[in-house]
Amino acid sequence: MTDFASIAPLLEGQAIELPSWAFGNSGTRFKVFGSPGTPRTVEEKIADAAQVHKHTGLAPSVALHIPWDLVDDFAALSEYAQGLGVKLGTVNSNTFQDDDYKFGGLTHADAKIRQKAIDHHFECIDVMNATGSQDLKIWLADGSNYPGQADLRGRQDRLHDSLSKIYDRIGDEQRLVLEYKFFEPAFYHTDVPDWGTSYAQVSALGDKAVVCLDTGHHAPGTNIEFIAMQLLRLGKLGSFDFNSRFYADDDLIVGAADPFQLFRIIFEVIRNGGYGPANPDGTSPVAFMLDECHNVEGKIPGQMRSVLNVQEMTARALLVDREALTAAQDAGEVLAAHQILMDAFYTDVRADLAAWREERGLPADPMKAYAASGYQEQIEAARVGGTQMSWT
Ligand code: LRH
Ligand code: MN
Repeated sequence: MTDFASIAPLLEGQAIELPSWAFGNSGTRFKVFGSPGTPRTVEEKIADAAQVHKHTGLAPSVALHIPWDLVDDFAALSEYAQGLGVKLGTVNSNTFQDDDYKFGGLTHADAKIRQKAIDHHFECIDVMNATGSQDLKIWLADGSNYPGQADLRGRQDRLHDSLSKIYDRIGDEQRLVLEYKFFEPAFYHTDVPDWGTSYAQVSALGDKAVVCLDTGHHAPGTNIEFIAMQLLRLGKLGSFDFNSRFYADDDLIVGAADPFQLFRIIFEVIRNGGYGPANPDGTSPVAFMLDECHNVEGKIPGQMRSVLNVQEMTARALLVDREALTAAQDAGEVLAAHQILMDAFYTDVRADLAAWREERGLPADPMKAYAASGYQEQIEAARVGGTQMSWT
């Protein structure tokens, strides 16, 4: 098995983008709980995200969601973020909360409604131009609840038409990232339900259009790492929305529900060239982002635990003896090959990672360092009054 020292350099520069909405209140259809210290402004969300990067060194950017994070001056917001050591990242559109989109947005039968949804994406691209963001991420709630309710084919053709108009507006250094989800809020069909549909739609647009794989958006029992491999093989895996789940789109801390699945997914990303500075500008072809909601746990510690889980499983996946694995696979040595992967997964890298952090001026135990920093007490005392931010 490979030793930690030889993979340590590959951990340099790992970047996991944080979702601004994870710092606001979120919940379920039953209840959205508030909590002391929750941000009231976009700036306070970014300040909290900067704490995660300060203590882990793993989260240099924050994704925005429009209109949840709408401000008057995005260039000023970008400067504010940089003043805190982070940058503004992926811009997420939202065509799932406006009454006009009850029967869809980009797929709607009414051209006026489609144009309204397209214009919203043009607004998001204007935000990207102001913040210097690379990715426009599109997730659509569009779908239906009863067989016969919707013209499945007509909606796909309208979706292509709408996406083409958006694609023509994105810049040369920008990407359109289409996220799929197999159900919810629609309960019969969803217009972008799976990787194949997203792949078909983005391939019809061009090179700047790629797929987003949200780990909570698959039917139970789906082999997600196989999908990651295939999209990487096809050169169309643009980003991950990382989280974990026991049942549906639970948006729990990544690696909490199934650390072995996270390990397997990251191993396939590494094996298929999706990890590390593969792009000429040093960025990785695949953007790693969290997409989570901390309904009952602390939001800043929740985000910290998440990026640390991704880092830990990345280190374990990098320990896989690839040469020995390929030899065993090619020789049909079933259990030997399986053992090679399991040896890496069962390797406890936590002490090595603690030392690796200290060598880089980071706290050995970021969770403990944050708890001791007094930041949580400070924001709970300071953030009194005003309206806590949430996604409803
Ligand atoms: C949809 C989704 C999408 C976001 C939203 C917050 O379930 O995963 O990525 O827009 O969560
Ligand atoms: Mn998502």
